[in-house]
Amino acid sequence: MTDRTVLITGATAGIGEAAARAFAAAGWRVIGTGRRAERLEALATEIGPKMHMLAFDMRDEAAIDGALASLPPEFQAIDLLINNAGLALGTAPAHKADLAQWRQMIDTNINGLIAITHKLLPRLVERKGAIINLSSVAATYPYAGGNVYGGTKAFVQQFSLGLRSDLHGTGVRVTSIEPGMVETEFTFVRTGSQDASDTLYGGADPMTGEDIAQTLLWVATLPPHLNINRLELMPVSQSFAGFQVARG
Ligand code: 8X3
Repeated sequence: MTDRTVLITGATAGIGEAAARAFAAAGWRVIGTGRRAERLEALATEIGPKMHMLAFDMRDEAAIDGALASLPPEFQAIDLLINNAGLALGTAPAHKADLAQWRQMIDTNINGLIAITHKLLPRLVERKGAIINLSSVAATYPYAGGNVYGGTKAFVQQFSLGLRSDLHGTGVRVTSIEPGMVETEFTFVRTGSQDASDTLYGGADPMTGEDIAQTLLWVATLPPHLNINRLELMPVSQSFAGFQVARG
């Protein structure tokens, strides 16, 4: 058993929820954050005293400050930050996309992520802790309709590598996890359509939140001299397509 504490953003569903369960089962104290308090409450009830919930919106910096200041003493020494909160909105091409949706992705996937990272870095350095950021295959491989979502995930990938450079010599580990297709609420949130979600994942045997949660746990429990810089994962059913050519 361990005596370590992980803070997982976006623990209300999908990868974050599965990670909260996996880390708690491995003996970690888990701080789960998210916007939907009732979901966090249900998870905290299920997991028990090893979990502490913090309900706030990643886009609200004052709320992040208030939440972190409210942590009970036994949850204050954070060893691992898992920046999982994030979303995709829309699949329209850039010239037909919604600017408000673009801003919401940037506010959550980038501005929220850098804010909580900045606030926790001093205690992570003090404890020689670790940061695992959830990027995406969309950081590396562009696809139609991915525009700003892919841009935010490219930021997360490169920010992770930049953190590694800055944290050189501190003992803090930083990893960018870059999953492809994982069946979660991701596509429902992106499209607003359960049919679209079912169609995308149907018959594809996609990865699950639990698959990624076990990967996160593996990365977090490697010997302390080892750092996974980037880790890209896809289901076997997903791969790459060729370039497209428009002919006049
Ligand atoms: C999303 C990855 O492959 O579902 O981050 O578009 S994919």
